[in-house]
Amino acid sequence: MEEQIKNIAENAIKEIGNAQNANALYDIRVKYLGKKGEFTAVLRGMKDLSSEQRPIIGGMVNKYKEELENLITEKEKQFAEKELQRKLKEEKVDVTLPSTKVTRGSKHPLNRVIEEIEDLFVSMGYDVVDGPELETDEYCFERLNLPKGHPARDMQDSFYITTEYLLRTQTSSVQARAMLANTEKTPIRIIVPGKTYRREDDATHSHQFNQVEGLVIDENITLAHLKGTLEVFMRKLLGEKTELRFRPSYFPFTEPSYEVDVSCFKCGGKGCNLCKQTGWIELLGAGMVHPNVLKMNGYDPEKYTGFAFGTGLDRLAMFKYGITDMRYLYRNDVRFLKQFDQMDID
Ligand code: FA5
Repeated sequence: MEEQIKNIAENAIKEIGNAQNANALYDIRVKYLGKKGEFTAVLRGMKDLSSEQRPIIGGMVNKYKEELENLITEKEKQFAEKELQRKLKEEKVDVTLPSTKVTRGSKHPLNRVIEEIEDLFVSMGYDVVDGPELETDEYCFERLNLPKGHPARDMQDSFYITTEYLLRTQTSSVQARAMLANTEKTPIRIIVPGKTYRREDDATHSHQFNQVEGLVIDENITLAHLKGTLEVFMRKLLGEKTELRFRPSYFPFTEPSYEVDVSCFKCGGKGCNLCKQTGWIELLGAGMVHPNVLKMNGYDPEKYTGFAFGTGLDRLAMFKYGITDMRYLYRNDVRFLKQFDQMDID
């Protein structure tokens, strides 16, 4: 039996010496030292040995096993080192090569306009407020003096979710929310930029668009404040030479109400294709807050007056940046978006 053990060990040592890679070593380990390996088979035969022989054979097997284990481990280390050197050589990083270009995203034109408007109004002491896009009929219409069945509702083709809930058609819904939330009934000065939704879709109308609402409530607020504010607003955004024109209009929540046009910034008011030869572009709805709306939302119309305005941010961005189709704003086309990277028109 000793002879058999010695032979096994000698064969194993020879095979280890000839092994060309880590896989071969793995096979050798299994073949000789594994559970079903040759040494295990020998040990199984020990039951037939005398009690004197058993420890001698057992000790011998263990000694060879240890020796083989050490030889295999040593050789594995050599292979690992060789592999590492090969990788270091082949996968060398040349730090002097020019780096791959990192492409940076750019700010969306709508966000540029929103941020510019927010900066301006915050500098004038306004708070920036938001409200839910999934709105109730109550806030979107009823508390704005548009009871159910009011014909002016037809002007805003809406996405109703239930009979009570709809996607808000106008940021004016936040007017009522802001007035009710102000339990002390102190003056209000807010702007509300946000998404709005209507069932419309063409080059100048999108089913989802953005508005910014303005609301000021205080004692002795007059139309002059509204005019002055909108002049500052439009001149900052579209250029110092911008003129405003107020045309009488109708909104149930303001009285009097106006459509506000700005002089065409492209032709300076002379008439061009952008302003359809009129010299003016309609950009805002505005007016003095209707006494009913003040009353309905807890403000005393005898004490307070206010003005409100609402404008489409998408249209503003189109005019500011010369974008011809509103839908470009929502297509996420990088070729379109990256044009605004370095751009800022004043
Ligand atoms: C309103 O939405 C009023 N809430 C504005 C207002 C506020 C009046 C406060 C008085 C006081 P109007 O429906 O006209 O008004 O919309 C305002 C602006 O939103 C429009 O001038 C236009 O720029 C923009 N707009 C309206 N519908 C769309 C649409 N489908 N796609 C893109 N922009 C739109």
